Amino acid sequence: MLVKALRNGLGMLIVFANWLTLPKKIGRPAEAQQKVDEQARRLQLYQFRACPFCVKVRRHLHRLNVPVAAVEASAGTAAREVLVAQGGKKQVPCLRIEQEDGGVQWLYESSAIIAYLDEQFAVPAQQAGD
Ligand SMILES: N[C@@H](CCC(=O)N[C@@H](CS)C(=O)NCC(=O)O)C(=O)O
Repeated sequence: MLVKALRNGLGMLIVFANWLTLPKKIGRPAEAQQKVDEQARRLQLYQFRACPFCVKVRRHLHRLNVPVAAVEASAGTAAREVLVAQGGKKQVPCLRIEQEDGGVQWLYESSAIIAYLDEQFAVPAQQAGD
């Protein structure tokens, strides 16, 4: 019980520290941002709110200015069952990617998710505005 309370407390601290130190969003011309917003509708981040690996991915999404829906997949949720049944593991973060042909990919591991997001959405430094 004490371990659980400590873990929850630490999780909340991480969420708070993240909120205090959110990175600056990159800027894009309106048309480019509209395309990104459209592309982001095919993505969902299965996560726990206070998981440090999930916070790392959410910070990256914030910085890249990609509005991906977060799905809370903590124990006892229907989302957790979907994650295990379709993704294969209960681990978060996991990015659900709906492909253009209708297929679905479940991408685990925060570093792999961040690499995917950079590949899809990163803007070269000299093009990124405010
Ligand atoms: N190497 C993984 C670690 C992810 C991880 O350990 N996630 C924890 C939550 S912080 C998890 O899903 N544990 C399974 C569980 O709690 O059921 C990553 O970088 O994404």
